[in-house]
Amino acid sequence: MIHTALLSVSDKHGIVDFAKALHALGVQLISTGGTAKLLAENGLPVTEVSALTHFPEILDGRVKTLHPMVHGGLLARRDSKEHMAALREHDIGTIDMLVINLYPFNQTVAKAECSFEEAVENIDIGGPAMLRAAAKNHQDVTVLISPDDYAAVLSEMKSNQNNVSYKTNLALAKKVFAHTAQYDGAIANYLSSLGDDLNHQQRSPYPETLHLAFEKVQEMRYGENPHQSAAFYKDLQTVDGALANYRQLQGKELSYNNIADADAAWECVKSFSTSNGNNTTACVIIKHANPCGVAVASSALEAYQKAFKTDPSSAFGGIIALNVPCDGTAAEAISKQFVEVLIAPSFSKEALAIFAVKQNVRLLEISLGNTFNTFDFKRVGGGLLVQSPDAKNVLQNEIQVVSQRQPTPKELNDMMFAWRVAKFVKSNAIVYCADGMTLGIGAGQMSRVDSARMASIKAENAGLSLKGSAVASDAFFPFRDGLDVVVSAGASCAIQPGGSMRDEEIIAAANEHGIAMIFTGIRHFRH
Ligand code: 93A
Repeated sequence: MIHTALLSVSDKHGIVDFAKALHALGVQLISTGGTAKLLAENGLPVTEVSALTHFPEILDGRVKTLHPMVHGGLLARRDSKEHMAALREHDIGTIDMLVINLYPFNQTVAKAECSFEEAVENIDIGGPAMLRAAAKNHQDVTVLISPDDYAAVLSEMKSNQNNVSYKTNLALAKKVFAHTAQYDGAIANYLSSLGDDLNHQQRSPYPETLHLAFEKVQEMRYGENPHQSAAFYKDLQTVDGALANYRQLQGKELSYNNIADADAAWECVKSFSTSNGNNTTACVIIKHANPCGVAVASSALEAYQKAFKTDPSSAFGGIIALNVPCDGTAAEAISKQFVEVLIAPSFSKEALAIFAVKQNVRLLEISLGNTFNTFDFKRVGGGLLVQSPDAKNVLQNEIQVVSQRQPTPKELNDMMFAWRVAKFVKSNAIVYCADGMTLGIGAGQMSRVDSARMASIKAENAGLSLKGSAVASDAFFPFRDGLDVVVSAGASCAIQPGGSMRDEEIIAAANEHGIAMIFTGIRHFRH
């Protein structure tokens, strides 16, 4: 039964209402300086911790609650005669509920202008100490770290004579240890990102030790293959617009491969949207983590139809993403093919009605965002490779025409589109495009010239002409043979990073063929 609650919060959001509700239930309130002041201002009777401990807050608040009167009250086992006798002997009262919100360390160090001193002052000591004490003693103490839990705990108390169940207490305690571990991890990350510079001026994005916090979204029936187990975790920093914040509107459970492919589809389609909301309507179809059709158009329907044309046989069972709302006409067309997952920022009523009779299709609603993960990870034997994400989108004013022939405006458009797509194709990537659609995609080959051949064969299989098309290569052509293949397939212009030892030779080959060629200076390997 909750008789006494200690409240000590940095983020004071929701605390007054919660304290009022506790007071109405007859709970005695104890609180630290700033929190006590706020509660008193709101007419609540509150005992200051300093009155309880008979000791003032000292060292600018560094020592407020670090006292046996507090920790004894939190840690005593109510079912232990010895513990309760010790409390009586020292005149310590039990504390049955703890409400804490720690100093905002993460938010503080996230600010560019945060000084070392400010960071250090924001390391909360008393808060985590109390949290750990209360969570350890969860059989007798209810501990809250999030305003999200206030309402549920209150309603349980109201319907159960101020009691909170063991089940709830244990669930809250688990949250606490996850939270304090994450909190200490953030401090360790920060301090070890400062390196050896005693002036603490430079910070590396890659701390000496890396502590990460992820929260489970779901377990999957199996992993990449049925004999592998799997689960999906979400980065605790995840914001709207990221795959991990998807909302599944219908369809079978998502599989491991569905989520991996959905991510590839969403990242690619999002790249056609800009942060100012100036969207080019785009559709991306993914199979085995590679695009097998990408198109831009004036409507979702048209974008899908164009994307589908690139490679209709591969699109079977594909993952499809739109960067605009899925309307009825697009839904009607998409529903005619076998689709595993369809992703869009929203679905119209008509679209939902069309898929209502196809309950196997997984519909994912994800709001459009323009954020990137802080880090990209790749597990390697016994380790983790960490890098910044490939967030670069080459702009027209950053490219360089290296051929004698200037590209026509149409060629320029086609090349920029092909380049945008090539970034999302596994290396070695060769992508033919024209008029805002992919015509042939060569992916994942160990040799660039083979990728070029594959892309041409795929276009031929789909009955698409490459005559006058634009071609993008995700990295430079090491020899002229790759360029010869794409030109003989019909490309009239090529976009590639440049930077090969044999650039001169490749530029000469382009001139010999009379094609236009652009260097981006940027490479988009994707493995
Ligand atoms: O400086 S502390 O590490 N020393 C303490 O003894 C202590 N006790 C609670 N910080 C301490 N707290 C933290 O104070 C709480 O975790 C909470 O974030 C904050 C609330 O302070 P106030 O009520 O004065 O605004």
